[in-house]
Amino acid sequence: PFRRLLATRATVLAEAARALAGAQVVVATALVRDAAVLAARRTRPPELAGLWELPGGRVEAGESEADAVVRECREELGTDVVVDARLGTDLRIDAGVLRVHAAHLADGAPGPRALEHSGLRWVTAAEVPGVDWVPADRAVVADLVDLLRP
Ligand code: 9L3
Ligand code: MG
Repeated sequence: PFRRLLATRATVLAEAARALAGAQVVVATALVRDAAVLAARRTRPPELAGLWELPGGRVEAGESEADAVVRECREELGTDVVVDARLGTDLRIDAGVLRVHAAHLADGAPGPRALEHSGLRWVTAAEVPGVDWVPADRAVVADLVDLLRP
């Protein structure tokens, strides 16, 4: 418990330090519907092509992380999402840090379409561990399973 508290505080401090240092933040969306999360198959770069990710991309200047999630889901999936809680902690990636946000489809929003990916699939808690995720997203598998379990 005390070690856990220290670890939690260390994580919060590390995240604040990275924010001050201006590290590029990339957001990823854990879009949940009917106890399944949306996985999207990347087409680029070559080393990530064919692997599955939680859709998202870089936060732009002046944009909140939630704004970026909404914009990326419009661009990549052609639909409107509502952002819920953050999932997991900062994940280090080549581009900077990756932060996952849970989200759900807005009322009346159309189902997602693969506008920039080569495929989409809804993945249940039981299926999450077996998906061929991009390396960064593999780190949130346990959190995804928890999120999807009732
Ligand atoms: N990235 C990794 N996992 C993810 C996402 C959305 C992004 N779930 C990495 C891949 C790229 C960088 O972040 O190196 C920027 O993402 P994008 O703009 O190519 O989607
Ligand atoms: Mg993207």
